[in-house]
Amino acid sequence: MSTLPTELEGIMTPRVCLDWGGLMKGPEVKESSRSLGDLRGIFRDVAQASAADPARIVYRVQSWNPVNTGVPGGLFWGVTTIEPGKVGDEYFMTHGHFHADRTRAEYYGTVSGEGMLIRMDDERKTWGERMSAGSLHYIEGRHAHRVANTGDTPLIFWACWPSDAGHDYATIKTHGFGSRLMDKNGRPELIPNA
Ligand code: PAN
Ligand code: ZN
Repeated sequence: MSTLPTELEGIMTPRVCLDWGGLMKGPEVKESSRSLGDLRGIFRDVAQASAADPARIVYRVQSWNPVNTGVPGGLFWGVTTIEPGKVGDEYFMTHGHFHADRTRAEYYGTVSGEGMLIRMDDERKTWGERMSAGSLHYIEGRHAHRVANTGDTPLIFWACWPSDAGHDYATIKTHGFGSRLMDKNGRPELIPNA
């Protein structure tokens, strides 16, 4: 993990660059992906999820962590690309999480594509915010967040969150969100999660 170059003086070239297509470039950029196999448990239609190709990529994440995870006061930058697709009538989506520290907020900003930011409070009240190029979303620290791609093209969004936020995936894995975003006659609708 690199630290900030405090002993340098003068003019430096950027360490990481964003291209306006959305993605990041630079040796410090980390990449990860989630396939249908990784995400099988989160979709409602278990039979369809099991029948699908487990290697099919649902989303990719690039991240730049200029400080170590857990350091107070730092910020991370992420770029998520969700492929278009569905499992049954449910749109491809991110796993979703609470921040381990429920006081740590986050920004999401949409670069391209169409989607829905699904948010849930601590009483399981769940709602959606439409995402399209330029939409900016402030996610309060106590809200779980997940994104679904409701369009026919990849959905790309930027995220910025505190380096000491941490991620609580277990609560979502066990209890899910209060509602699911389903395709109902070609339109996205939030359906209460049984
Ligand atoms: C984002 C997410 C990213 C992938 O950077 O981590 O979109 O979603 P999951 O983490 O739920 O798999 C973010 O919210 N960071 O805090
Ligand atoms: Zn987050």
